Amino acid sequence: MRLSRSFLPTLKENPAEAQITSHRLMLRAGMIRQTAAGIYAWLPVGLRVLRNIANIVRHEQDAVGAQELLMPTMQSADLWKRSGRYDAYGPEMLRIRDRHERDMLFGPTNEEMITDLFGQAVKSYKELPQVLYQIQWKFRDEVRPRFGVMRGREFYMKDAYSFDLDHDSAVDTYRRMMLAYLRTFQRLGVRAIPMRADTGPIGGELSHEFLILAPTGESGVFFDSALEDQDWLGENVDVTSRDSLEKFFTGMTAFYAATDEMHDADAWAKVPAERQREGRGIEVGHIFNFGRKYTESMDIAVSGPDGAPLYPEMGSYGIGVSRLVAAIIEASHDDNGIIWPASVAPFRAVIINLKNGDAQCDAICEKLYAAAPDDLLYDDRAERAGAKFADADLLGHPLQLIVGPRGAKDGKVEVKDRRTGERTEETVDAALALIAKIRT
Ligand code: 5CA
Repeated sequence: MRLSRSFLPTLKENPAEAQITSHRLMLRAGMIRQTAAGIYAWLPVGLRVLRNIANIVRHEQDAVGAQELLMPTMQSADLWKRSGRYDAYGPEMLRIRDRHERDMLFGPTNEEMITDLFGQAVKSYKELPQVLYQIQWKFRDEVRPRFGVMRGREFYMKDAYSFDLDHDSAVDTYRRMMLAYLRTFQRLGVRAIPMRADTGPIGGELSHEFLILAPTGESGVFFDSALEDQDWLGENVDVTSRDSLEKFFTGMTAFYAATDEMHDADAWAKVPAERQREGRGIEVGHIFNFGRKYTESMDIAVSGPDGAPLYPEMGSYGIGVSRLVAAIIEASHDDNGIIWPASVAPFRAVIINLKNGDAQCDAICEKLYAAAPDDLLYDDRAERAGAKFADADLLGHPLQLIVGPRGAKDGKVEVKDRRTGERTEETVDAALALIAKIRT
């Protein structure tokens, strides 16, 4: 993308309405704009990050056998009356009446709709298990939407739902999903620690929240630092084997981790002092096993092995995709701006032309840019160098390729690593090789 032609409205000043770093940086970097309280438009650079995150989430869901579908945002109230949640959900549900006076709502979550879709299609226990997911906008009429997309009213969520024949099989599915989550967050370049959680209005017994450590987090967290050192991508778990899943799960849950709501001082005292980590965390995911709560209340059964009706065991599994954009920034920034993990960065690198119109500078920049025009930002504006450097740091591209007349004479490019601040001088070919390595 050529910056001179881009819709990338960066701000030099800190916006007064932003109380936390990620909100401030997302506004300043031209990623989002608020259109109504707690509702945001995603501008091109913000949308790129949102999509990169969604694609990693999608890939790891597919890897454990979940199948993607897409449900509508608008739902009929009748569905929710069947489960009894229409009245129970309260004022967070945005209720709408259509021209025929039918009660509708903008979905805050989709347990009812998926259970109904499942029931229409699946008739026999032989078709179980099934895991279905979507990545779709949700609406919750939060009393106090705040911190930008961190707690919005409209937000983007990955929500998966599972249907199993019995409790043991549902637990396998839950553990498989746990592994998928740990891998997802690791690929996103952040550490999200799974913690035992309350199930709240979703219901059920087995539940974990995934929290990213950040001082602005809404929950207090206590955990064993051993959890930060695990390599879940390298972990060899056979997701088709119950024993292998159990070994993984019991190994992981042996380490202490709890939010302040579930904190147990006696168990905490047993964690070696040098491994005790205390702080605040942002909830970026939440998984639940809630048994037959919806299949029974909505009377969705399949025929069991003996022909008798059987109510499948369910779970639901959420990831706050839009919240993650902000949470990653909270966990990865400095005084100058965002520091994107390479996997989610809007562009692999920015090419900074220090002297537009200089034949050698222009030629080198064009050559670099041609390597991946869809995944590089070319700062070809007639701006002073200082402004270009400031925007490059603010937007947080993993690499900055700086092309000035002095280096260009010798065919050289200065490469700055945004995270370390390290600068090296490279030939054009070497710089091209570095760009190619960023996202492979
Ligand atoms: N049905 C279940 C899982 S599919 C569910 O709705 N779970 S949830 O309520 O915990 O939401 C899932 C994730 O969405 C949360 O972990 C959080 O990361 C994100 N989320 C929830 N509310 C908001 C909000 N107001 N703004 C941004 N993200 C949110």
